[in-house]
Amino acid sequence: MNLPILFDLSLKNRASEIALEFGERTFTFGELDQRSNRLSRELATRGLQPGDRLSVFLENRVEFIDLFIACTKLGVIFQPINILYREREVSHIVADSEPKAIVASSEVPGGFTFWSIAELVARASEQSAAPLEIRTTGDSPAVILYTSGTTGTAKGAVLTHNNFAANALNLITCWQITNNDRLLLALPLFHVHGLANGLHCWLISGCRMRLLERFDHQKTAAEFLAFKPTLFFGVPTIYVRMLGWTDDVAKQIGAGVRLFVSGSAPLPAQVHEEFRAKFHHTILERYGMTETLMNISNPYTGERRPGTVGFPLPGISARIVNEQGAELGDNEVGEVWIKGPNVFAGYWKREAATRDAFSDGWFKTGDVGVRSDDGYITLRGRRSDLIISGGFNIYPREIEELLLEQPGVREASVVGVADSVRGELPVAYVVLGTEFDEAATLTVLRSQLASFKIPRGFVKVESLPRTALGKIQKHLLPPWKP
Ligand code: MLC
Ligand code: AMP
Repeated sequence: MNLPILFDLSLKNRASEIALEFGERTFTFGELDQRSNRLSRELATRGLQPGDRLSVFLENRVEFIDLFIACTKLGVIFQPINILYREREVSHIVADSEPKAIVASSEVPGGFTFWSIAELVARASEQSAAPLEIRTTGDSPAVILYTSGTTGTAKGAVLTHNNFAANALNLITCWQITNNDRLLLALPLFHVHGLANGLHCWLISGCRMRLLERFDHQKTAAEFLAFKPTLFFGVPTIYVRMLGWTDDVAKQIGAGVRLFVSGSAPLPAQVHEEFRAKFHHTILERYGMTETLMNISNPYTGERRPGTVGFPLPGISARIVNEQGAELGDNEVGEVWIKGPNVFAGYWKREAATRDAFSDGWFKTGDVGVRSDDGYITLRGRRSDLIISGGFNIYPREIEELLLEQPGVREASVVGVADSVRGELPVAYVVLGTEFDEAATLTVLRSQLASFKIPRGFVKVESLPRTALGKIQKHLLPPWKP
């Protein structure tokens, strides 16, 4: 079954109900159905056909949702780009995914020509609202999302209609989401946390969603108080920020919410405890990835154990394996492998990388974990040197490569240092020549990379610790002192 058939459960059956609030505006499911039909016709008029890619460089807004639904109806592969990305990142994604067009609101880093969302929507309003007859199946690709997996170059993870359906149906069932829920969504729609969990659970369950442009710790408390959500999805940094709200506000928010879910990065057990004391809620932590959507979740009913991610979701198998790929027993630490209808179709145009990512049909997550006697899985870290800051991924190699192109940088190694709010922050260890100019280097980095990837400090060292084979031993770098 394709996604439009599932979306129709709300778009058609709940056509007159309020579906979405954004700013001062509200939209019924029926209006969203018509808007996306018109937009799919406008995209078809502009030559987009099933299987074509449409890159989308947009902040959270209603038109993002319209475009997503329109693409699924048209069989066009939706390709969202993180709006914090700059020239280097965007250029790579566009060159690799070869979209028919890019949709954006003002400009696209790298100076790419784009279709203005305002103009696209204006033209779409002149189109008929009758649906197009396009046949896609559950195996049709719905989205290509760029992620670096365990290596440095960003690769397009191809996610099918079935992947999103399996994910949303699991979460709706396991987290008991119904059309009586009210979801406050402050996560960006260009990553799977906002897109696969937020947007899909909302649209398939038929609940009401209030979409925010972003989470802003100064303003979002007021949104909670005004909208009174029953459901909230956040990354750990968001929960840390919420601990800064007053006890009174926390009490009011806690009284209305049914479920807080955390994921995308580890939720420190201490934050879990402090949140429980302040909001009177036990956060439900779950684990996912771009390539697999959600894998493992704490139970809704039963113990939500701090520091763990819980049990594999229905239909999903998880294995902990050793370096040779042999399955390990309880309490033995190894890599987490995943199998199930949630697992992506492969990396776009990268057969070798796709082959390397699997073993006997199991997807190798690169995350290290351990299962307790009673089945709870705890993540212990990652096999790669991936840094996660505020829930956004940072691949050190990408920054190291750009640093090495700068005058005076002889060697560079980027590592994540612990941060109480963002989880981790990137810091660069560098071997420098006299031509190095820190301010000029930072200017180049800022123009080329997303802000969360910019090193928060440079540590000048005489040499980088290396193995006999020349591999940098990041764990032997001197500690960072801010
Ligand atoms: C952060 N910034 C944003 C932004 N989020 N800018 C625009 N839109 C957003 N959505 C920028 C800010 O401009 C600022 O840049 C810096 O990031 C920090 O902002 P802040 O105001 O200090 O925010 P903070 O309180 O730290 O909170 C940041 C955050 C954000 C938690 C709201 O990091 C965020 O939305 N994270 C969610 C990421 C996410 O969805 N990940 C899911 C990946 S999927 P500057 O220049 O001032 O530094 C995945 C799989 C899974 O991992 O399991 O889910
Ligand atoms: P991404 O590539 O953006 O999809 O990020 C996926 C990665 O986020 C996973 O491989 C994990 O390392 C990490 N992650 C997601 N959820 C959790 C969690 N609950 N605890 C720890 N790490 C997590």
